[in-house]
Amino acid sequence: MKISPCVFLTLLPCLMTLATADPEGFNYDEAKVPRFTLPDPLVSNEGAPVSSTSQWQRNRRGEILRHFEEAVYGKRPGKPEALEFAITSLDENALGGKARRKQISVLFEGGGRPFAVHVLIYLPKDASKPAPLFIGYNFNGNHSVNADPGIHLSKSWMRKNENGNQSHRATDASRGTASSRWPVETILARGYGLATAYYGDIEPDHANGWKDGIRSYYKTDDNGQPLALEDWSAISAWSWALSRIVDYLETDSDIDAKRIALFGHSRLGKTSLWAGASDERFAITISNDSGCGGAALSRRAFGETVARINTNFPHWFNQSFKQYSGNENALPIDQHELIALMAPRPVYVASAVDDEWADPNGEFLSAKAAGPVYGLFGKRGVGVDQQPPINTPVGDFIGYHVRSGGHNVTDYDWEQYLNFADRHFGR
Ligand code: GTR
Repeated sequence: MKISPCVFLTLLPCLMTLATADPEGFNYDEAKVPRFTLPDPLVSNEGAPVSSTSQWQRNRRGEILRHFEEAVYGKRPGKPEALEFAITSLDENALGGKARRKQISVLFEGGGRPFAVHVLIYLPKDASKPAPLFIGYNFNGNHSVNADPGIHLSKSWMRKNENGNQSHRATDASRGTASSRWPVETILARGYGLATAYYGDIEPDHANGWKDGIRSYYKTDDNGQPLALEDWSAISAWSWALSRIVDYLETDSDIDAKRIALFGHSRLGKTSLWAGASDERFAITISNDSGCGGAALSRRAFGETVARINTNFPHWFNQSFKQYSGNENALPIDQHELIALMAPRPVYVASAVDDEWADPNGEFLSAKAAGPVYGLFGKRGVGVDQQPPINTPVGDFIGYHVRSGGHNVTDYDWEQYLNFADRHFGR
């Protein structure tokens, strides 16, 4: 088609706006980030300075955890009384003889209904026992992680009808479709195991997913108090089930449950941070491009905002979080304090430079602002003042990198996580 110069000139301003503009209502301009003061994790609710690790552990850590429970993610129930584990398959020679594969189900009852979270575990065949292990949720079923035909095909509801899913169910065509995000062979070759589960086993990821998830069946909190639907959230439900998987891992003598590194990408990175904050059995927590409601500072309102996430994904956070839409300064905490809740355990925050929606700089500033809490323990955080150059990992107990490319999980990211785990697990 030929466009006359006249039509082209009329369209030009429009085309230029399309190429350069922020999405309507969103800011991608650092100069337009509002002025704000971050809450100080080392000042108690009463305004008293927190100057010792015992004050942190005894009082301040719990105060911050409660704020996140009340204002953001909601509560998590306790451990179910009747928790059972069933081994559903074992293969001593998986992946061409490189791995041992176990599939187990974590089973519990909720209001009389049986629930099952299906966990796929690969263990390095020749490694010393028990093996340290990475654990992380997948987005599309365990069978999407690797083309290994021995992996059970998930029967749960799938969010998208793509990557081999049809009518919101997996088919054989979805096997291995997420394998680029899960370098299983590399992880095993480095001496680590990998455990993964599908987050949709716990609650389908949509606004009415709670009706088919554990939130409609599980009615008491950690202290046995009544738990209403609006008291928790999908992220709390998903994070709670990660702890139930650890309950299993602690019983498995092939696994070193003291060396578990929890990984999560995007919404599952938000989930991992909340799980790592709530359950100190996760020895390392890793956030990959978790963005708003994850590692990124809410007060910067850069990229995805609290208002936008509350509108698009109302089920992820609790009811109370809605009052902070466009009102981030009223939050009693900000996300750097979620990272600080890992202290003194090592934590890693990763960004991708083209993933502006997740606010890479906000993720860095958050990781940096968690540093004083690590300082209290005599541990160094990110160790730099400015966001480091692309593909230059930094940090000691708080690791950070901004990778080239967009919102994804790549071999580069895993390489950094493996190095970080080696360093902290003394390997
Ligand atoms: C986006 C959402 C992000 C992130 C992402 C994902 O739509 O805005 O917060 O969680 O989804 O999980 O892939």
